[in-house]
Amino acid sequence: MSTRFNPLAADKRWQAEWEARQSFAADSSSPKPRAYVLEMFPYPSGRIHMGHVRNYAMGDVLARYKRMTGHEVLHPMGWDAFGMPAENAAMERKVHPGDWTRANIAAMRAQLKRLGLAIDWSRELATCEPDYYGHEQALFLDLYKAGLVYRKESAVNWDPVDMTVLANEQVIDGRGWRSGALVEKRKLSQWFLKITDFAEELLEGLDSLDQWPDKVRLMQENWIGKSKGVRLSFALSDGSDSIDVYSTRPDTIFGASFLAIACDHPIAQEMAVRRHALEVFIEECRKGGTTAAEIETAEKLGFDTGLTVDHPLIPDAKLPVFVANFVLMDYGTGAVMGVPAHDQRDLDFARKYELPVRRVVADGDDVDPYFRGNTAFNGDGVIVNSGFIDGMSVGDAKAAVIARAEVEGWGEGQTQYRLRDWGVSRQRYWGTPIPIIHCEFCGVMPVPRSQLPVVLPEDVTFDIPGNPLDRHPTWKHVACPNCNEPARRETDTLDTFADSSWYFIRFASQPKDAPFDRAEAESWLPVGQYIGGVEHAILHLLYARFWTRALNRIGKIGITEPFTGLFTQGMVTHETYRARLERAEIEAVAAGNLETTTTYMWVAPDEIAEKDGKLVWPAMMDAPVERGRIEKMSKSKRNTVDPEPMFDHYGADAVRWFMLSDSPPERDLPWSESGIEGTWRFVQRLWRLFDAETGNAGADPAIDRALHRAIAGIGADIDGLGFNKAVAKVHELANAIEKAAPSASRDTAIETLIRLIAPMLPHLAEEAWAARGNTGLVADAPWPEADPALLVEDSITVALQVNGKLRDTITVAKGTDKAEMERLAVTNAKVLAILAGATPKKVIVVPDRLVNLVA
Ligand code: ANZ
Ligand code: ZN
Repeated sequence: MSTRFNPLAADKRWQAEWEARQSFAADSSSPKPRAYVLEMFPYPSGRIHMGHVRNYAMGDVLARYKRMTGHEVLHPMGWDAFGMPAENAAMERKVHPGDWTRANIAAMRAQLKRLGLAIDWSRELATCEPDYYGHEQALFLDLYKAGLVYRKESAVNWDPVDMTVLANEQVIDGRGWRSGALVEKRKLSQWFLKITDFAEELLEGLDSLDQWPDKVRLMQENWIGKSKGVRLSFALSDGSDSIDVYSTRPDTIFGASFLAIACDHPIAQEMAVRRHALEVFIEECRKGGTTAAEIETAEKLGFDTGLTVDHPLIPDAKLPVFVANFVLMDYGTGAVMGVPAHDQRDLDFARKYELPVRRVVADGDDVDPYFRGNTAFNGDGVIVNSGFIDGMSVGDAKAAVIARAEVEGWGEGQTQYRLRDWGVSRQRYWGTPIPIIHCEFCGVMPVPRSQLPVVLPEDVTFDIPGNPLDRHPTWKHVACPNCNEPARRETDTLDTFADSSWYFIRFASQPKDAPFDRAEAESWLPVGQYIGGVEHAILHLLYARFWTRALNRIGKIGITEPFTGLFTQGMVTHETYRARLERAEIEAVAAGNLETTTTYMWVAPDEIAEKDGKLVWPAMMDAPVERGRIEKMSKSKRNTVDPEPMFDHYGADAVRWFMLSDSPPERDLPWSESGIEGTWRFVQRLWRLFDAETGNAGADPAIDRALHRAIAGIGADIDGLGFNKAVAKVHELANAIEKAAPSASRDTAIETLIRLIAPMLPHLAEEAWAARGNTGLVADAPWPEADPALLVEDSITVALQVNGKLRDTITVAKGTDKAEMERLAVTNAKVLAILAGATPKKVIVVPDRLVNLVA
């Protein structure tokens, strides 16, 4: 063995060896127990970053460990390859989105391979290829046939200068990202998936996901947003119609002083046709944003329609009806009863339009019907000033009002979800074409299965804004599959979240002629351990759960939840530095991608020097530099560390080890130069250990115990994703071995340590395994077995006697009870041989000393 571990050579050698042997190919017909380990697949942006390295290193350790513990492992990799950045690149750099994406995939695949991941590359997929998205189109049509897809008018962001639809991320402070024009809302006919049909299931299913972080389950629960309330009907005083409102506080009904309806409410819309002032008002409201957050913070605006409704419980009371900007059309009924004393939005509104504010819930002793101040009271209390419900608790009053409304026929209890149907239409090129044809005569026609995939045209242009699919000269012109008359292809593409909603199924089974084979997919699914960033805690995970349940409902698959275990890893962070500069200097540099804040500029940590005890930036005339906070690695803060040079310099194993060490995997991991140096030194130290003398005799019980504790502990830690703890235990064992005198026990420990580090430091382990003359690969070696007797902290040797004569000794935990000692004695092989079938007449147990069997 050479005295130095050469990672560059070892990385290459073993990566080639694994590939040649197809070591990590997952065999769908294997009889072994299965383990499906998956990390969220990357977007092919061009280069891998440290966040990827951390994510994939963790999954890899688990996958390798599962293989060693006898599982058939599925650990695949692919590319979430559709989306806006490719189109942006096309617009900015005149490259085709497909070329850009495929080149990025090639570059990132090569980088990922340098990490030495135990991936079944034969299952690699990219969502931008027809052999993936064609199957997605088939699934879309299955959902369509089952009534889970529909079309409706819905608002999009419209850039009036570029004459194009903008994605939400292309709207910056209400303006188009390219034109800078104020973005308008436009109504377009768009495709929706009926996720709301699954709201209750998706909510209830969370209970079964006990291997998910609580915070993610809570976020999903809030997103689904179940609320129990009531739908109340208020008759218009002129008897012409009635307005239904949705309320979670029917107990406050005696405090209602107005009704407010959304701009898009049918009554408002109808009235606007006749009343210009209302039309102008609605136009004005549209300019504000439509997200919940924007509405929450916008100034409350109202338009008095002049209509009134009758209060159902207060004779002769009439409430004015306003059109208001804070009421959303797509929640509840698009109308609310305003109870200003007990709802802040209603109070703001009432003060502005001078409406009555009547207290109906006591605030401690305060039962005054005249509510003062500008802070609504939304606490609990006794109901007051409220007729038949006076004196009740909020809960009892709710029930009483609902009961009365139901009896009298002006309302009924209703459950409401915040979750909206999933709008999947995107007016973009680089996505999965929606497989629909619009015929003037036959209407909406699904593309016949025989015509799938609907492939994106290659010859498209990006020099003018808008959807290239729509302006392509020929692509959208097709014959109607029904009447054969000229018809038009749908030019919208699917939201890329659709692509990532079933890729884990396609990984498990990828026939050519179908999205997946049910039996094969079910043999792997659900994913046992899914690992990724918490930024996907809501949308991606919810859509994937929905898609799985939808496929289940239409009989395509037997599972309901796609991911049994979920782990959300922390970020990789790094120091930040800023230089204080004069404007002129910044302009002098004009380096392009440096982000400046008036007179501050971010400086990359490796561009800084120390002069006279002060931090300076030599490339910028020694400008003084200040240390900033430790933050998530990002290009804008110039604190990223590119993984590839690290592989060159320290080798994949040192980088992997760094990613696993120190910080618990769910926490942030600060990158540091000294840290990676340290892991590199540790890798070398282990190598020297493996190079140690062998062939010694004699046992060393302390080393035996240390080894077996490490075997059990490291295995359990990896299984529980406690990688930093596993790393610490490797350190402990290595220290113990280094300190121990040569012995057979020590040799065994060294030999076994190679297998213990194999999931984490696979290249070093293979190199040592081979150098010490083992055959085969350590990747294929079984995980060592821990001897339970050696795990016992305080174990003791006990004599086993037959008729007073010593026949064997066994190791048991100190204080083992009599029954257990007797059991161990009568099942002991040597004792059984002596007894030769006879049953002992008497068993004498002296705890912690001996067992004597009298035959
Ligand atoms: C009367 C009331 C009195 C209300 C009170 C609250 C407090 P969650 O819990 O989120 O479901 N609301 C109903 N539909 C709305 C819409 N389309 N746009 C804006 N607000 C709407 O919230 C339900 C409450 O939000 C409802 O209960 C309603 O106001 C309002 F002291 O009714 B409440
Ligand atoms: Zn037709």
